[in-house]
Amino acid sequence: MTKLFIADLHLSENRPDLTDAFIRFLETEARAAEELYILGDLFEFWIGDDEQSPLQQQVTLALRALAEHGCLLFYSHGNRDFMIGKRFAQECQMTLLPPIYSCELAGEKALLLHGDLLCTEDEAYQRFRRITSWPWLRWLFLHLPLSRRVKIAQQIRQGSRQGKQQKSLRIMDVTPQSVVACFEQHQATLMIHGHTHRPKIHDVELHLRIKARRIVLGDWDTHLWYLKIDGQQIDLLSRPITTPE
Ligand code: LP5
Ligand code: MN
Repeated sequence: MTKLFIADLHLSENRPDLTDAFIRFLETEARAAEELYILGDLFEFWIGDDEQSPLQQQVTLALRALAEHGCLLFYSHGNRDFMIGKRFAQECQMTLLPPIYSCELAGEKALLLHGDLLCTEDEAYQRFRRITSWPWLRWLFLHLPLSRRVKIAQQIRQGSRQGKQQKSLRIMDVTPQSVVACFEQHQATLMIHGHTHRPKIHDVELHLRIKARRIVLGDWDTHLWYLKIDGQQIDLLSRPITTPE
């Protein structure tokens, strides 16, 4: 049984090369898998399932085609597309996962998450995350005209880009104590997440010298990244994104 994991593609109209690479990935590698997990930030930002842009329609059709081929699709929200709702998930035939999803992988208890929850030293971000989870604020946002929502999303993106210039790389990475606490709270020994754009397989030591692994997926920019789990075999893979002739 082959399971694939991806995150942080940040698809947008400005990067048609990424959309093409994603669709090719769905039509090739993903076709040979039984399960595909998208661990957040598939889109540059998401302002509501009612947007229905050509990009969204293209992605919906490609994901649905994969689901109809027999691959099970799962989605974790990221910090850019936390507004993805049931309607989009249904259209793509994907199952929405909770913020931390626990399951069995490669014979171990595993946790799947976007990764932003573990960046606990980034207090400004955690505040932003709390505020944008308020149901009344989400309701209000979703009732604004689409053009206004796009402007707000672009303003927040700009604020985020500027804010990141003042933050250290350490603050924007996961906090080691939060990683250990998360493993121990769920009694897991494998964790897969994205968000930090620092692809790597880390060994983590828990209490009583229990060994755990934290696998960080890469973002799609110059290269595409995915994790492949086939039985006990775990491979973090990447290749350059090329524009077809
Ligand atoms: O995404 P990335 O990697 O650049 O940075 C993240 C954190 N930033 C974010 C913000 C997202 O990039 C943008 C989300 C757009 C969502 C669509 C709109 C939906 C609105 C719904 C309202 C209910 O997540 C960044 C982290 C970084 O990861 C590393 O972990 O540091 O955190 C921040 O930038 C948060 C800031 O510190 C504080 C937020 C600034 C917001 C400014 C708002 C100004 C305009 C508001 C207009 C209403
Ligand atoms: Mn992210």
